[in-house]
Amino acid sequence: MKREWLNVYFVMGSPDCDGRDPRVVLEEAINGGITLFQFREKGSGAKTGAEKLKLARELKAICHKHAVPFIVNDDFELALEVEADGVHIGQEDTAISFVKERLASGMVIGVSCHTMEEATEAVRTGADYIGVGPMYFTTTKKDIREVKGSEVIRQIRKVGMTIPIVGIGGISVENAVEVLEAGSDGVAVISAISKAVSPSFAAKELGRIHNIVKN
Ligand code: TZP
Ligand code: MG
Repeated sequence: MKREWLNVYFVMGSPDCDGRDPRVVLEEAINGGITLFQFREKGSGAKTGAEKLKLARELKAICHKHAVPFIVNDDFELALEVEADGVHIGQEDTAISFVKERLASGMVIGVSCHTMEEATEAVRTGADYIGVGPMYFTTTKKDIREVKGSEVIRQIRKVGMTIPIVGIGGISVENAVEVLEAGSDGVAVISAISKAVSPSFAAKELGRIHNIVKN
């Protein structure tokens, strides 16, 4: 994977779209310049089975039409089935070694980390990138771990770890600068784009902020 994939990382499933069509929300986000998409079909009203598979295929097709890589949250079997570009797993999900053995060659694996120890372990076991969070309070994910701000990212960079990092959790145009200045390669957001009046404008703003901090 390219580190730049993480610049503006949009994570979303149908329950995050406030009743709007997730395909339209994704199209708008892509028009705004997102650099990576993760299909995360979770929470109340989340699709399962054949419906989830169908939506995954549709969203992947939209991503690939615009050359945006497509990642699947947790469900590595779905990732394989739809020929996703990768999978993202949490600490409570299937072990990284187990998932890695089953992925097709070239597929990216991202791992959620909340501490320096988890980050070290993720690097050791071969994660391609890590998601660190929650940066800030969020109501999007119900079972969040302790909010530590950008401090953990700062620590990880301080000891010289170079793995691609994306911050996640409560990130918006108001606080993205802090996450990027701490040493993350990009920001991962759900609601800042999925619930925005204009997902396109929100994505564009995050990209603009990324450019200002990183260039
Ligand atoms: N992992 C840690 S916080 C979070 C996830 C999936 C939710 C992020 O959602 P939002 O709306 O960007 O705060
Ligand atoms: Mg998970």
